[in-house]
Amino acid sequence: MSRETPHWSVNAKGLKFAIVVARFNSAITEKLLEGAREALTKAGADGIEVFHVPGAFELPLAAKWLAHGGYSAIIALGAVIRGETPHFDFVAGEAARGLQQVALECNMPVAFGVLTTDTLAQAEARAGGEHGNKGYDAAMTAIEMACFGKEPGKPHGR
Ligand code: INI
Repeated sequence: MSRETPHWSVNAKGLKFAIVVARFNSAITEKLLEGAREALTKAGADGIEVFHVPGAFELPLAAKWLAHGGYSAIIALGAVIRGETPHFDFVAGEAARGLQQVALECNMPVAFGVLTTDTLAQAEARAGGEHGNKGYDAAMTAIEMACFGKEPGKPHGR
């Protein structure tokens, strides 16, 4: 299902983005990063800064620190692939919960570009494969939310 509408033209001029990327499963996350950069560059973003952290579990704290850096939005990228232990559920769950908490507490768009898949093949399919690139999609979401927050009457003036 597509979220595209004919009413929204993508324009990131004057906007600055921080991308925070987990190194865990880096073969996947670096492809998500490529996709995110492509979307931001095509949309004419004025600033793109990239930061790396060890794993998806570390994304929320890094996003919280970056939330005070004057960015228009933050894009969090990671890949949590289910193994044979419950570790997956903790890492994926805390990454999602923590990133949403940062968005709400810091009044900052934080796009959730964290893949949570059962297999490596499913992750590959969503990192530039047959199901697109979720890093690209997350960057598009970040642009849309940054623009939304700048509309009159919204509190997000960056
Ligand atoms: N981190 C990931 O980003 N993806 C994973 O699939 C993953 N698994 O499966 O363990 C993972 N673990 C590391 C975690 O994010 C933390 O870096 C680690 O627990 C230290 O806090």
